[in-house]
Amino acid sequence: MSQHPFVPLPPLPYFDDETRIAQANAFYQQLKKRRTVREFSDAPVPREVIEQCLLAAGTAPSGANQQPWFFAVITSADLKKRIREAAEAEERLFYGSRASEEWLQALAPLGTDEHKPFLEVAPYLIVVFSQKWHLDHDGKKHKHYYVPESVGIACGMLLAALHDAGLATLTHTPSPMGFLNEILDRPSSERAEMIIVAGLPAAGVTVPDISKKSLDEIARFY
Ligand code: IYR
Repeated sequence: MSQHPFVPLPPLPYFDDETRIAQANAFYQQLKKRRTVREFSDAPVPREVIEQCLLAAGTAPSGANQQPWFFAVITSADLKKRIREAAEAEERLFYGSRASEEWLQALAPLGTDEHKPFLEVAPYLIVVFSQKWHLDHDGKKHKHYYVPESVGIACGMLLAALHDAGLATLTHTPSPMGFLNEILDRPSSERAEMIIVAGLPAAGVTVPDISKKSLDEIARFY
């Protein structure tokens, strides 16, 4: 494969140091307002909002620029119902027997359980699939590199974009998620990594009073 032609880097915005610090802080202030929400309103959100957020997620860096992700966006009431039923079946097993006592204890403060009504209420379910390989025009299989890292970055960027658009989000991970390949007719080269639920929060929704680690706890300058 020949190398791509190289073009000049599109200019980054110029900021003096003070403005740069203010910009970084403004972004932090904005992102820290994101909270995982488990009760959604059924109020509609224009499809174009989601499309722009998906385009933002699709700018994520990825191994060899292979962009090993696929976003299945579900708005159909029938599909949401099927996904809810299948997810709740897995979750009943998870909460009833699969999860270790230690895992259940770690989750207890968040108050989650096997009931997932948000899967039917929220206007959008975005199932993020990772792609282990792709087939080229001749049907030859090409392995993808750094798939979990690439898809994780894209999910983070998608959550940030949805939040910036004023939407509430929830990352939901029923396990295992094989049922999503079946319901959404996705190939075996793909694996569902998470369901990102997006919409407006239900009126009066509450969230657990939790905090994030301090800078000292999460970072050290060497
Ligand atoms: N997938 C389950 C359990 C769950 C696990 C973790 I770790 C969480 O942070 C939250 C939930 C569920 O969605 O209830």
